[in-house]
Parts: sequence; C-alpha cells; structure tokens
Amino acid sequence: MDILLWHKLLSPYEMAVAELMLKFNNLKREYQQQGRYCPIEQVIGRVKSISSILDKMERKEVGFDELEERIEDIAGLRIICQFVEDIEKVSALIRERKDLDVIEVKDYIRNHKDSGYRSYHLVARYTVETIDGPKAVLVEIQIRTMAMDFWATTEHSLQYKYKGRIPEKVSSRLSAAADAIIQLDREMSSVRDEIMDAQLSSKMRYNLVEDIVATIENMYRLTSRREVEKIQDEFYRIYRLDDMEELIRYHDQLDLIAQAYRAQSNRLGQGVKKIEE
Ligand code: 0O2
Repeated sequence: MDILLWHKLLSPYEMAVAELMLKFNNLKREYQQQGRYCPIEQVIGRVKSISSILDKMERKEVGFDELEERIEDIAGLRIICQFVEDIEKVSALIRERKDLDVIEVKDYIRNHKDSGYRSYHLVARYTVETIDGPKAVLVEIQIRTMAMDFWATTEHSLQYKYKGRIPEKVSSRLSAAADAIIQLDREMSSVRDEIMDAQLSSKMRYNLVEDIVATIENMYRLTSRREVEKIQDEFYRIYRLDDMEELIRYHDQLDLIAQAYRAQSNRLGQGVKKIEE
C-alpha cells in the first residue's frame, strides 16, 4: 500500500471548513446588518481527527481507497439555530447555494435515533482550489437547535466515557432528557414571535445608535465643536427617553441636518476654489 500522507489528504478539508465557516458567518452578518432575523445562531466547524477517522473506518469496514467517499464527515460543519423552525430555513438556504451540491439528507429530527439523538444532517460536495487544482470534498453539515446540541454534546461525552456502552441507568436518564429537550424546543417555538420581536428591536436600536454616532462624528469635520456638542447632548437626552420611535425620528432628523451641513460645506468649498481661480 502506498504511504498515506494524512496532512496532504486533510488539507483540502481544512480549506473547506475554513471557507464555509467564513461564508456562513458572512451570511449571518448580512442578516444582522439589514436588521433581518437570522435563522443561524452559531456556526462551528472542525476537521475530524486522524484517530477518529481510523476508528470510523474500522467500525464501518472502510478501506483506504474508499476513505474519501465513504467517510462523509471528515469536514464537518455544525449550524446551531434558536428554533426548530429555523432548521428548515437553513436547510433551504444551503440547497439554494451554487457552491454546495447536496447529495444526501439524514433527518434525525423526524426520525430520531434510538439513543434519542436529534439533528438534521446534509452531506454536500464542495470544491476548493488547491495548488494542484480544484478538489471536490464531502462536507457534513449538522443543523440543530441549541437544545438539541446541548443534549448531543453531553451524550457524546458519555459515549466517550463509557466507550460506547452507556449503562442502562444512564441511558434511560438520557432518554428522559431527550424527551425534555423536545418539550423545551416546543415551548420555545410557542414564544418564538415574542423572542424574535425582542431581538429585532434590540438589533434595530443597536444599528440606529451606531448610525447616529457615525453621523455626529462626520459632522464634527463640517461644523463647529459647539454645534456638534449641542447635537450630541440632544442625542443623549433622546437616548435616555428609551423610546424607539423618538430614536428613529431623531435619526432621520439628524440625517437631514447632516445633509444640509454637507451641502453647505460643498458650496463653501466651490466658493474657495472660485476665489483661488
Ligand atoms: P464524531 O466524533 O462526532 O465525529 P451511517 O453510515 O449514516 O449510519 P454515520 O456516517 O456515522 O453513519 O452517519 P451519522 O449517523 O449521520 O453520524 C454522523 C455524525 O452524527 C456522528 O459522527 C456524530 O457526530 C453525530 N451522531 C450520530 N448519531 C449520534 C448519536 O447517537 N449521538 C451523538 N451525540 N451524536 C451522533 P461520528 O463519527 O459518529 O462521531
């Protein structure tokens, strides 16, 4: 058998995980910047360790020549959502992408595993550009809620501790915990609109304040310090009112004032140029 250069083999998988994490985090940022609800709460990525690949190869009787086709989770991405409803949305987002070709779906939410494991898995092909040219690799994307992730992470550690043979007493507790997780996800979904409203309004407030502060800082270059201080004091007064509508009104008003200052500064600039001519 030819020597297997593990680090050469794993390099494209490392590239795939790094690129996809960046892409999904960018997507998340875009939602936030536009003040839209983002179905992605967190993105985690990892390349499977060599020992874990070897264990899985043995468990599934996979030969070295079929390793890249049959071990589908060498590159793994996990997308954590707040609500069960978001999982569908993230799955649709992934299917629409041109850079990911979904080849397999494992729905352990509708059909949870005997262990109680719940998660939605997509296996997709993703191409990275290496120094030897393009290389398509398989990536497993696990999509689950925070509650599902909490359960799976805990159960995974126990699997490790008991080397896959969790005692009956512990596994029946885990099974009860899995039921509680289903109930928790249901409860959270029932107050989903309330939670989403609260989050969107806090994000909107954050964006408004960022905008206002940037506008005031720009004004500082166009007008006198006293004038800007007055504007800033007025902003602090409005902010303390804790009234979103007032803050929006002030934001829009400030935009108009800033436009007027800009126009005035442009006119003055042209005047100076004319005098110089
Ligand atoms: P690790 O250590 O997370 O990498 P299949 O041939 O489809 O039956 P395969 O390829 O194992 O088997 O696919 P499956 O069942 O979709 O599992 C892929 C990954 O999902 C696992 O990778 C786990 O991360 C996770 N997973 C699946 N079942 C369970 C479970 O019962 N409990 C927990 N906690 N996680 C699970 P690995 O390689 O098994 O493990």
